[in-house]
Amino acid sequence: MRRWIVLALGLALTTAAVARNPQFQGADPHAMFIDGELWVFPTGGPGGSWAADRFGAFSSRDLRRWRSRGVVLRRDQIKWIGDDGATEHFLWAPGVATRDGKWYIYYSVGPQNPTPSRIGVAVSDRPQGPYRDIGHPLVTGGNGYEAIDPMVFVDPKSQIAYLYAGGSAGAKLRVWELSRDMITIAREIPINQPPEFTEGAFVHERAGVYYLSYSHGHWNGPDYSVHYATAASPVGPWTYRGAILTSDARHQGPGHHSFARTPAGDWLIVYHRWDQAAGPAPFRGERQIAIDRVRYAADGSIRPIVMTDGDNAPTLPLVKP
Ligand code: FUB
Repeated sequence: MRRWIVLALGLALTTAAVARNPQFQGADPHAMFIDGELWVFPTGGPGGSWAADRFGAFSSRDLRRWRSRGVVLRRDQIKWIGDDGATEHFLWAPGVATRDGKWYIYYSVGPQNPTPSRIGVAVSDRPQGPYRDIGHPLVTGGNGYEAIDPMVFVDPKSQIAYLYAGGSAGAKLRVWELSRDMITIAREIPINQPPEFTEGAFVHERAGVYYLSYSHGHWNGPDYSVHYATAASPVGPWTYRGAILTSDARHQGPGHHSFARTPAGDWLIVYHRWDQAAGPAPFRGERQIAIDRVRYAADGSIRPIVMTDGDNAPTLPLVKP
């Protein structure tokens, strides 16, 4: 029955009136272009039926019409999830990576208290799954470190894969080198903590510069925002460059984002925000996924992102400049 509901919602998403910013309900979107199409792997999803017990994927060629790719992983497929003895578990903040024809989805597993949060990883032959969990946690939090918000970046220069993770109350970023198999930790890399870091790390490389961007503030408050730092390597040392995405008069608490390079070589930022947040923080209700243009200055710095609504949202192919 549930499968039919998900399929029906997927169809509704495919045939619904074209989307504009905000694109659809969801949070923590990990986005990437696959064969010319923008894929988004979020926490939750459109229609209110995407609970914390599974992940879905959604794709679009034009950033208007979205296609549901169905459920990619369910909580009941993660056999180790109950090993912490907690009575309830939930999944959030996935990060996806690919190497050698395989696809990997990394994810946060809660609760964070009283047991430590954990990061899992599952493997597939296709981006839409089905993904198979590897059978044990990849990282377990503890001692003040919250193992959440995983993101994997494969350095195009060295082909080394790095796992970045951590956040919330611990507000600590940790970085590991993964083995070639993408499912084994090779070693942890000591780093300097980036200023204003709270969670939701993302790394991209452009013209030889490595950009580490991340959320700052409270996830359900107006101070939630995206900041960034740059370095000459994927692991720093980073130079803090400031905030690029902050609340404005119409949108509150933008954060947990990803950068995606279009087939034409331009960059988009895919993030969540609270549209029409009701009352003072902490905000309640649902976060919405939005997409906007990223513009770089000649010196490589990122210009402040302008959050758009409705038809002002970017479409593909992007209109220059
Ligand atoms: O979606 C749950 C949490 O909210 C994530 O872990 C954070 O990055 C924040 O977006």
